[in-house]
Amino acid sequence: MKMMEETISGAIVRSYFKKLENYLSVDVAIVGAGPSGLVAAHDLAKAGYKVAMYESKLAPGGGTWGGGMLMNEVVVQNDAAEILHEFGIRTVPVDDTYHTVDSVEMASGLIFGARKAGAVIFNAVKVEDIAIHNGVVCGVVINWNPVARLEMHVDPIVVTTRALIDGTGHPSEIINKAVNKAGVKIDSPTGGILGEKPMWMEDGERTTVENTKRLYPGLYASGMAANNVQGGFRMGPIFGGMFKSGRKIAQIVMQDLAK
Ligand code: 48F
Repeated sequence: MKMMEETISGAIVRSYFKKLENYLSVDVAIVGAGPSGLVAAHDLAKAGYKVAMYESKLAPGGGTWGGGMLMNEVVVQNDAAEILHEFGIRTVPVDDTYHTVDSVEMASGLIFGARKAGAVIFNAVKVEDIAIHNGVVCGVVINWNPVARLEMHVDPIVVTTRALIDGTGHPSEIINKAVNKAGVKIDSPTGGILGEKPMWMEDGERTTVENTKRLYPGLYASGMAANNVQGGFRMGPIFGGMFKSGRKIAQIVMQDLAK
């Protein structure tokens, strides 16, 4: 007779590897499950695209959990509040323009929303490199994050993708690989990464959305990664620009994939 332990372990192993195998080739790979990536994942999956998200940490959500200085409330503008309401996340008006949001409700609501829309999230998985064939970005190179953190000499595996979104936040890790490792020129004033400027909330919120675009064939950036690439200002615990950036990059990717 099968022991219960065997049944439980078998269910986990079969179920996980089925998921991994099904997602070895995707329409869109999103690196980083922060707010911009989660909104993009939600919109793309809802539109019927096969979306895989890779998050190096155990908990997806990126910079959403901690509010401002660990006070777990964030602020969003009216149009961003509407996006949160689509996810069932509640907001509390501050005045005619701004709302506060419980950052734990926001983080968990965005994650659940992306997942329910059909995006698959691989957590504790780090994207350590990209694949570029004949001038088109076409894959993510993945490994367990604990392997990377322990600096174990273990080769990764590759997932092929039609579009790759860098949602890694401030360091724009994936665009860094494209520019500094692959040596490609991206769509920025210098062809490279300008680097984030200091705090200016109003300008940073606006430019995060403006800076959200396709940077190279098959390669896109959202959120702070997009802003870092184009030299935008940082904005702190206000999140409207992140959601609108995620929504904008999803639209751009959909237009490109439909071509
Ligand atoms: O930084 P992050 O939250 O991304 P975002 O969507 O949002 C920025 C805001 O949170 C905040 C802000 C708003 O005012 O300025 O900072 O731009 O989330 C990025 C996620 O990417 C993961 C990282 O752990 C984080 O959860 N990440 C970074 N590099 C990798 C990665 C990698 N190589 N592979 C997988 N995940």
